[in-house]
Amino acid sequence: MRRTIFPRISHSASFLLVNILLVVALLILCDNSANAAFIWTSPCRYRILLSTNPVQPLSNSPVAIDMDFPQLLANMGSTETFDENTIEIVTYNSAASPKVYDASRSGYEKYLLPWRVSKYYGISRVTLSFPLISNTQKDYAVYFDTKESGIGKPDRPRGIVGDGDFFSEEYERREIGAGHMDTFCDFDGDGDQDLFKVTLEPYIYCYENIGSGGFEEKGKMTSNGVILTLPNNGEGRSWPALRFNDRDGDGDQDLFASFSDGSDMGFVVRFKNTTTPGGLITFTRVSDANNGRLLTVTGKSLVNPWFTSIAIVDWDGDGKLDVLSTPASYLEFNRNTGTGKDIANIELPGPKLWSSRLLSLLRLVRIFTLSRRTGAMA
Ligand SMILES: [Ca+2]
Ligand SMILES: [Ca+2]
Ligand SMILES: [Ca+2]
Ligand SMILES: [Ca+2]
Repeated sequence: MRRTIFPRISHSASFLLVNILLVVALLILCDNSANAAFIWTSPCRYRILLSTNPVQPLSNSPVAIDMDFPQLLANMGSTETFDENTIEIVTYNSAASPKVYDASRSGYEKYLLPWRVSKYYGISRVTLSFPLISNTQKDYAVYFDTKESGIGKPDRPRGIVGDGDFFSEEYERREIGAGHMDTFCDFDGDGDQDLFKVTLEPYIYCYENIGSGGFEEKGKMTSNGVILTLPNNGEGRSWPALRFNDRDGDGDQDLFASFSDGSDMGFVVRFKNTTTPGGLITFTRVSDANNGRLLTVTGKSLVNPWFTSIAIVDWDGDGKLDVLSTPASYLEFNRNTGTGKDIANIELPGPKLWSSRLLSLLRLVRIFTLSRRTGAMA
């Protein structure tokens, strides 16, 4: 059964349509009474209608709107799983007729506008971007459906919105790699290592391990329902290096990030995972005398301002997590002498410096010891 969403503007909050971004026009939810006239062009069973109130001339002008498709489906009584590969956007003229956008396509696909979704890890809301065609095309329908429908077309080109699309590639498997600033972690606790990547930006890009060597893009990390924005220089430059670790042993992953720009440049900052059971992923910067920065007891930083990463591991096997860092061309072993597991209580009296030759020897000794413990070596 086909379902159209008929929200009045006053009811928009219940549909979680929020953060309407003003680009060149105002997007508003379509009035209920106008809906029936718009011809259903898509094989999708669901749609939402939007209309524009242009404030200046439009010509393929990009616009973005936050939408929660799973919530929309739930509100309409569906228990199925939303499939973004079913999204189709069509614009209608004043006579409620769909407008041809690309006449070179066959069938109803000639009506389809370009679109893109930006996703956010931990929440179901996405940002949907698409172009507003002209001042005479004031009405738009966003069609969508579920994975169970089987009508998703992941290999169908979504087109170029024109608001900074980075590039266009054919539908294909793509390589993804991790640098030393990125980190692997079983964040969702399903037994496999997920990937978290960073760049210059103050954001964490999340990729869920879906098995067989595959990773699925999940968007930017969130905290309490909004994008997690890491410390930066005020212009978006952050250059973080990440490590996740369940430092306090409460079953969720706490965040340790060092920075090469911004107010925390040259420091490791601790963010405790304060997610409540069943709640939104939330990180809270540790509040202590060092403003969350991880320092030795003498006030020394563990990293330099130049892309230093750390490792958190119980290196000496005493049951307390230690910190390894590389502030220069050597490895520092920072033995944790603190008590308690709270990430605010890490106590690091100062590093021990190891040369590469000694480090290699220690590694061999450690491997031999572990092998003896596990019986891997006779
Ligand atoms: Ca996982
Ligand atoms: Ca997984
Ligand atoms: Ca934790
Ligand atoms: Ca230890």
